[in-house]
Amino acid sequence: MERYYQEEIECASREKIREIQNEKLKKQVQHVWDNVPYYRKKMEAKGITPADIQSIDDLHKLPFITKDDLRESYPYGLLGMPLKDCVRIQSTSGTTGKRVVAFYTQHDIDLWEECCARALTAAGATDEDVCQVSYGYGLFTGGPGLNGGSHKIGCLTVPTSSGNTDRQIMFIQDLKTTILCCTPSYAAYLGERMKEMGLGPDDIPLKAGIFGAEAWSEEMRHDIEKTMGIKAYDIYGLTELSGPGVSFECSAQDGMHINEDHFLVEIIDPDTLEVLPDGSEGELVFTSLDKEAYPLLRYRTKDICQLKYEKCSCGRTFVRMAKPRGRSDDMLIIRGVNVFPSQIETVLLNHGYAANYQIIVDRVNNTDTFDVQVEMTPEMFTDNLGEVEAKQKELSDGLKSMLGIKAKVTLVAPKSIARSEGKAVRVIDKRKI
Ligand code: DLL
Repeated sequence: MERYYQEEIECASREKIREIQNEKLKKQVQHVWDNVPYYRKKMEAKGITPADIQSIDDLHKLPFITKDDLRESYPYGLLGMPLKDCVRIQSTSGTTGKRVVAFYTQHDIDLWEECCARALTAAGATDEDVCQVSYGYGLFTGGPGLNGGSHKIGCLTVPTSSGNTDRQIMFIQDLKTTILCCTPSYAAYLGERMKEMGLGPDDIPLKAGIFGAEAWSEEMRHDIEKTMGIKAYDIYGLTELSGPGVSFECSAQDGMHINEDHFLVEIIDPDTLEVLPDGSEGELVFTSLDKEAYPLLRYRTKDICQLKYEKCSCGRTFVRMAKPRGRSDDMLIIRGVNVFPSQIETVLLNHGYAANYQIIVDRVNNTDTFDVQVEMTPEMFTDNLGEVEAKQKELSDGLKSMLGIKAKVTLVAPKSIARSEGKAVRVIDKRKI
């Protein structure tokens, strides 16, 4: 039986959802106009006022906002409420430039946690469950978001945070954890460690996992599900909009339902910035409809994705997004060819490898080099040079047929690529372009 956290809205008619969105959008535009001078200036530059936005059909008139805008207005420039009404900040891991600092009022935290509670409920969680949150706690939104959602449902929450893998497994066994929340790469690592400890799916009390914060393939999902004997659900989100729970998978495991009562979605062409017709692949753009403290309108996520409008078997009416295919800024262009790390992962897993790999790109004599280091699994480990070479060639051919370009594949010993407790570092791009 499908469970919902807020059935009335999760299964509302499309007309009802649209009505809610129209109302909220008008209010939100007025809110930023009145309270965020940065937005007012941007709207004035486009020659519009709140009166021009009467429904979601007018959304295209609003200016986009990008990570550069967030950095430029760091730290308080986009604040929509007096600081005294804010109760929390969260922040991105910030690989380049200034960090993004997002603010929350108590109302914002409640809505965010409700979104996470919807995701947990869709994965089957009830107040009878033990939910272990192995996402990092702190500035990263993974731990606090799922922790809050788990509390809302009334699960017994185990806030292990990430790391200390053997202790994670001890708690899973001793406390009979049924729901695990962490990044998919950490889930795969936990599974690997459980196997080493001689634990099979029947020895592991887990029944579901909520894995997100980074791209992962269907093949990786099947691997994790098999090792742990669970159903693995995807969850998507970003700090700028709240954190995890912008969208989540249901029992159909076929795309993530976007919480459309809180987040209005568009797909645009990242080059022309045109809104694309339904079903096209392009960059995801979100407008937060309820956020008080950090309201973002038409925020360009850089995630490349497609929406699915077909009716879902779970009964939810929210539109679904496919797994993001990568980021428009994470996509590698190697020798002129677009390469998504997820494509490489698919080839590896299809050839029986785990998702422990690293892509190293460099430029030598004006030509791109493309190296893929892949860990052998303990089962296939061999130090027979001939065998290793044959396996490397096989993988290299597989990558060639997937990507159209040749990669130099190097097989390395099991466990030699550093494991991540959070998001995996898959790509090392040494090119200075
Ligand atoms: O990663 C929030 C989160 C935490 C989501 C826990 C799910 C679970 P940021 O650190 O701000 O927030 O990173 C956001 O991560 O724009 C995507 O590129 C990527 N991302 C998040 N979830 C997924 C997913 C959190 N399920 C950025 N699949 C986003 C693919 C994802 N990429």
